[in-house]
Amino acid sequence: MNDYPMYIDGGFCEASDGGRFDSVNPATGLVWATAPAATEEDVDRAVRAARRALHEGEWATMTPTQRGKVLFRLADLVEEHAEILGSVETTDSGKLAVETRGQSAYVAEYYRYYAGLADKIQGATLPIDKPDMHVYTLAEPIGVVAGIVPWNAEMLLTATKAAPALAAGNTVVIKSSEEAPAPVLEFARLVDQAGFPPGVFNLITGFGEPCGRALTSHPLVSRVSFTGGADTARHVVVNTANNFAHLSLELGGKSPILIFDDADLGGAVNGAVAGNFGASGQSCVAGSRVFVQSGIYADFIDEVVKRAEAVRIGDPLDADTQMGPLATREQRDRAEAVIAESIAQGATLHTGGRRPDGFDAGWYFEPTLLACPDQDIRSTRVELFAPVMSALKFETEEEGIALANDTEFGLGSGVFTQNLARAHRVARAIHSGIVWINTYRAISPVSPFGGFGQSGYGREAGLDVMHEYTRTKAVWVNTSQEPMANPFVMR
Ligand code: TXE
Repeated sequence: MNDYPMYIDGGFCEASDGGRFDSVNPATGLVWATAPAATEEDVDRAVRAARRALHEGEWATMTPTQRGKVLFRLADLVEEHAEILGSVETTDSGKLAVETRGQSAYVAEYYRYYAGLADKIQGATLPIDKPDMHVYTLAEPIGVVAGIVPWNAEMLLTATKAAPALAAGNTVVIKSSEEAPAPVLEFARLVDQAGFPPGVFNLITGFGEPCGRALTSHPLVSRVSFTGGADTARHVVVNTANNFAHLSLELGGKSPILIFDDADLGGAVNGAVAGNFGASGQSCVAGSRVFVQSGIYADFIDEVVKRAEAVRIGDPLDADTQMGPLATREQRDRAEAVIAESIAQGATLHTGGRRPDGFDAGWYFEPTLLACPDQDIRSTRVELFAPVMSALKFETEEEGIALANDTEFGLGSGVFTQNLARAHRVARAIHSGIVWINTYRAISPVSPFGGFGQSGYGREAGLDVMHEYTRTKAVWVNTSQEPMANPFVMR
């Protein structure tokens, strides 16, 4: 049993009332770790520590270059410990170790990308339209940043929030998910070694109520970056009415993949498999509505069935496993219910839709393919966070685009075609924050990530996100020899 502490104000600690909660290994259904259940008092302590570190002490007086160096050190530590970070994430969330270990190593690149940006955040000198005035802007840290992280990619999502925030000179309080608290607490050991002054980088664990609510509504928090479900996001929007914190929301979706007759079938099937069965479908960018042009529809269905039935389901720590369990029992039960409802509405189940034989423990589920006559079928509308692909047939490019855009979400999308002009035409026409052409589920610190509509707003990663972690101050300097003139007339 691993009894992890939290990390507040540069020290490892318990919850103020000593409360703890269990974390279950989804591969076994058994408790394998415990974490502190942060109270409102703990949240307040963490936020006040972050606020102190922002204005007093070493972090406030460090040069941006020095701050960057601390982030570079953290990146090296993450890379060195990628194996253990990945293993902990796998044991806690059920995600494949081959993915979590590789992703942990890649997370180092997020810290490096933003470490390098720390001393490249600039204000401007303005060509002001008034004589004898020198006006410039400062890009200042925005304040204490709260990051709310879900269970499906904890190390990565902690980095996409904390790395730009810290590079801009802010201080951070990250709350990990109650479903998989361990990765962030394992990571706390590295944060402690990296050399951040106390209070700069706090890592807490707890439930939405009271911990998430107290953090996102805290009067000293200036920026909230939230990743999670839309229902929780609505609470967070209300919470930030208290502190007027700037907010970004990354809420997942029901992303379309459009496969045209002229696509390379093998590549397109790989894209659809990656988008639906990768990470057991528990990805915010899951491409769970797959639109296939009629000429290759039958071949596509046959190919996906073959691929789905060959998927090696098993222990996510095993290097040969291709699909592990779902993270929670609720996720699995929900998938089963929606599949049953969809079949009753007229969808055809081509494969999967059940728990695999021989997996009595853990929350395993077979890769599933549903052919859907239209988008009145429930599986085409709700985000399932399970390995469930809904396939639909279309005839023309216009029809495919219209079907893809018939959604309240807008996070990711995929286009598979050999026709270059069509690829770019469709990319422009699709309403989503990310479009992948002849590929799927690729990410980078260099490329902005985020959605439209019910998928949320604001961006993570990329250069532009630095604007979301700084505030602009305009400084006016009177350079004339004369004292200030008539005080009753605006200059
Ligand atoms: O997420 P929640 P859940 C989707 C997916 C999934 C559904 C629910 O469809 O089935 O959301 O997942 C914290 N104030 N995504 O229940 O509840 C909570 O403690 C502040 C998409 O796991 O949204 C956790 O740390 N915070 C998604 C975080 O919010 C609160 C990834 C996310 O939990 C809070 C995960 C409150 N009042 C799920 N209540 C994606 N975009 O990738 C809870 N939290």
